[in-house]
Amino acid sequence: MDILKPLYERVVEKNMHEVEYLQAVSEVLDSLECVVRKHPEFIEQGVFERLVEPERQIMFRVTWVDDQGRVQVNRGYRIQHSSVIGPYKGGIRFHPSVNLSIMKCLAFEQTLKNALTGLHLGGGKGGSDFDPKGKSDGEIMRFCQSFMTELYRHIGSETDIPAGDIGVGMREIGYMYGTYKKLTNEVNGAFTGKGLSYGGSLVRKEATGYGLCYFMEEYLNNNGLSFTDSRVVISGSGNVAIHAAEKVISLGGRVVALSDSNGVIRDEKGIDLDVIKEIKLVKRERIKAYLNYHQEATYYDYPKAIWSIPCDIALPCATQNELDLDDAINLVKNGCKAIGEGANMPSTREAIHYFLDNKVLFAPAKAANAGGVACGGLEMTQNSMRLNWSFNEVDHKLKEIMINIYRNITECSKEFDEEGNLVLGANIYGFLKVADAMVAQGII
Ligand code: NDP
Ligand code: 2IT
Repeated sequence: MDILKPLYERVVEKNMHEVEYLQAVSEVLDSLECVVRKHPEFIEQGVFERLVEPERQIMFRVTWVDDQGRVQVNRGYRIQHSSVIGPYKGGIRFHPSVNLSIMKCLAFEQTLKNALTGLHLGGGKGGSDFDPKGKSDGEIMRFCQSFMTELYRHIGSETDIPAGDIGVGMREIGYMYGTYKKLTNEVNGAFTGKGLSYGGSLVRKEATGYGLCYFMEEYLNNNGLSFTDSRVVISGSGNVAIHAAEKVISLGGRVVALSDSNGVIRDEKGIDLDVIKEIKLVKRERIKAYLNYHQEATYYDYPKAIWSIPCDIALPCATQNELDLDDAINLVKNGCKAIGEGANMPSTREAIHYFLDNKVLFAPAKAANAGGVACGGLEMTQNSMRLNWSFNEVDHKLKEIMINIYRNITECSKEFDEEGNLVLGANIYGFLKVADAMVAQGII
């Protein structure tokens, strides 16, 4: 970093302890040095300064009663990062690790990601440090209802449209949306990821994982590779990981390992996805339970073991910073040729540099996992039209969006003399969309 360094130093000073936020900002500002040289007017217009300060940060108390009758208090967040190209849009995360830094980091990334989709979507993120693990259905519902008694006043189909993320799937969206309707007396598309019976879109639940694979298949094919006959490891076993695995298998790849936050299941025959779905989506058990169905599989009791399993392609689909430099070294040593980030910011900066230096194909999160929010945008369109598209129609549009993202950011990396560096391509392409719209709308 050179010209933008003083700005970065001010961001550090203002957000001293927000490690994840600073990580996201520094990665993006690093990529934007070459843009400043071409567009000095963005400095004069304060575009970079504005981008690193969210438009609005909402923090609130969430009070609810557990099954034992005890009062519980959590903290809720919604970061409305940027509305320059459309209404705020981004997921809600329920996980004990949630804090302001992670929320701001994800909202910042979301603004650039949403710009890549070509849809008119601004960026936001929300969540709570509530831990859904081990909670009864009643507790989940009461928590979601309480969370919404504050959040409802900040969102709306034309203002801010939340969706799912870690710990938030169709069940939680249903409870939150139900409360939103009750409080506002409005029935509209203020959430995406809704159930099919009340305005959801086909393909939304599969979209992030499928989109990741559409992006990767295009990327691989353009570099003489393919999922067909490849060994693939996928971290996580939630919404993104499961649907990525489903698509990898349908494209002819062999998924040899999946994980959760306790450990890794390795099955050299290829993971039995029906069993994983039964364990994770129906019974909500730990991934170790896979051994009850397939005794010949191996279980490693630490999640990072996944990066030591030889593979051609690795898809980190669990959480931020789950893949560090040591993991990257292991992957490359064992022959891994491509990384596709399904999770948000799963690779550390050092890991990313190692992949780029070692000519491993590297698809950054904000491009590779944009399929989820893109399909959310398609759900909003269907809600506005009060019509539903078929599975194939949505799937086709999703694929088209992912391939376009690949082409646009690849082209952008060429224009800025770093051909094939998709980290740079994605950061610059997304930034230019936001920056142009920001300048056009004046200094506000
Ligand atoms: P889920 O809650 O459905 O699944 C998360 C999975 O990751 C679980 O299997 C969880 O295991 C696992 N996990 C969490 N922390 C760790 C860890 N430290 N090590 C190993 N595994 C871990 O969430 P999603 O699948 O929706 O989200 C996964 C990632 O994808 C997140 O980064 C999210 O931001 C990103 N994303 C999600 C989108 C979506 O549409 N849902 C869209 C774009 C990005 P356990 O059950 O043990 O907690
Ligand atoms: O990180 C993400 O892109 C998501 N969790 C999906 C956001 C959305 O609004 O669909």
